[in-house]
Amino acid sequence: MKSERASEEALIREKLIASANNETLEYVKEKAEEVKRLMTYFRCAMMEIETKFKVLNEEFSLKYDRNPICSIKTRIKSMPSITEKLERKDLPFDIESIENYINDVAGIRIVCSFTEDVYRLADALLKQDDIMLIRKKDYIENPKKNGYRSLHLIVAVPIYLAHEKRLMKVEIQLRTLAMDFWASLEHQLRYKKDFEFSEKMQEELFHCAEQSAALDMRMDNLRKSIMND
Ligand code: 0O2
Repeated sequence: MKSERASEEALIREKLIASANNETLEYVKEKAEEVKRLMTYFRCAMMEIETKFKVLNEEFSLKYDRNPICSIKTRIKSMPSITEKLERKDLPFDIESIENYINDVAGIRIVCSFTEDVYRLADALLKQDDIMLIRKKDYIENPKKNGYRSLHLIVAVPIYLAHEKRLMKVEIQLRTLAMDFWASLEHQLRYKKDFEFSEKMQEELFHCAEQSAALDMRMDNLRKSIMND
């Protein structure tokens, strides 16, 4: 963990030096501190959202006598992924670009039992008066061409620091267990180095996604008939 942080810091400095014109070492040091501070703010925003979902899970458990959330995973985008994304978007490595153009520095994934839970939780979160919806992509209603399904939200949430309040962006991915099963395995396969899916493999993956969507629907129907809601 410590050495991971040290290499992230080294990368921040390296990128700042590369993007600075004829700036002094002092300037680079100062900017590196600012980047580190920004990453801490993102971490705080992610914690705020995680707590909100934990609270909703408690409330829903009382109301429906079951847990709508199976698991919550949080992650801060690594510095190599941030720099790669900035380069892809042709943006300079600086605080403004990271804060304004990288929407998924803070990411949280909520894995739910049923599709209905995905929408109930998303609606309940978006109704909260300190949450601002920036973007919604419903890949459940409109799956991606390869079969990927999830509900993606980019929200802004306030974090309260000692002397200021800051609005920070968080990317939320909500999906069912079946959607997560497919996405996790597809991700593992896709990230095999030097490997491209053949057309036949893509078809097979798409077919698997359709089958897991059908399973979700059948389980949802069972839930409806058992729980009468
Ligand atoms: P990681 O490591 O998962 O975080 P934007 O943020 O708007 O610039 P984009 O592409 O419009 O980027 O975002 P989008 O479509 O909302 O989704 C991005 C994230 O969704 C990905 O993050 C994945 O986590 C997930 N995702 C999207 N499509 C797929 C897919 O086909 N398969 C799988 N397994 N996951 C997918 P990253 O950036 O890949 O990185």
